[in-house]
Amino acid sequence: MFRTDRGRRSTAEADVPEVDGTPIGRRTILGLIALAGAGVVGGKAVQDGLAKVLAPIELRDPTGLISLIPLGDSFRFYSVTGAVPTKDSGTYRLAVDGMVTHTASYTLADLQAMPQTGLVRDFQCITGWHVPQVHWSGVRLSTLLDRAAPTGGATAVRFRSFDGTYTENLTLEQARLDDVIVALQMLGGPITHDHGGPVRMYVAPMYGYKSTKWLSGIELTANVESGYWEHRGYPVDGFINPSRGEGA
Ligand SMILES: Nc1nc2c(c(=O)[nH]1)N[C@H]1C(S)=C(S)[C@@H](COP(=O)(O)O)O[C@H]1N2
Ligand SMILES: [Mo]
Repeated sequence: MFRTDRGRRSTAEADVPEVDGTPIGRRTILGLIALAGAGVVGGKAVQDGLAKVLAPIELRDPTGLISLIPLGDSFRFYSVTGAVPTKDSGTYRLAVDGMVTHTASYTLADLQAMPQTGLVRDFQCITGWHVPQVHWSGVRLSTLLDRAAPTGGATAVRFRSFDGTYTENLTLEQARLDDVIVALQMLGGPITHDHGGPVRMYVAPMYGYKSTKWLSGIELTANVESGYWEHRGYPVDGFINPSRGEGA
């Protein structure tokens, strides 16, 4: 019952030496796998709970054994920090700044009032898990960029998160693709806190790490600046299908 056909897998998300917290031993992991194998771990609710517990473990799982636990096609909840503040329609703000002609600070209502683009795509984490045909909707990033009017020297976009730690980037050209959205909805409803709500990025053609959760800022920069995972070994070019990146 273990899945061994998980496709492309990288241990990079598991190899981070400086992630703090309690290290989880190989024996604990083997214990979880044994429980799963014995059918003790089952049902969608249990699997969702397990996915949440296991996500931080996966970050420091040098064995890669976590990937063998049969969670099905479910999301893992990832955060590189501990508690992330909760934002709602009263407190949420999205800044657009840096090398732009018009800086902006959008409320949730501002974003909801703009044209919404829907997408249905597979979500793919570079460590191997994926979720088929996830429904998303939100505002095209290109719409916000057009309003901001980047200045001549701007060639890249840097994303900030109100978790205070995570950063990501795209080239300006990538940021203008039709399937790159500032997402307000996911899985048929508002984005939950665990999934990075109320607003997160969804960069459909790229691996999950490009889709910054708890989005707080979009900054136009002169050069691509490596993000959190890229400092720890992930490729700056996150295209799942490398041909998307050629000459486009
Ligand atoms: N702020 C923030 N955004 C993040 C991450 C994170 O740890 N913090 N993890 C990334 C990775 S590696 C993946 S695969 C997806 C996971 O999204 P999910 O937690 O909704 O499953 O979020 C991405 N965005
Ligand atoms: Mo990921």
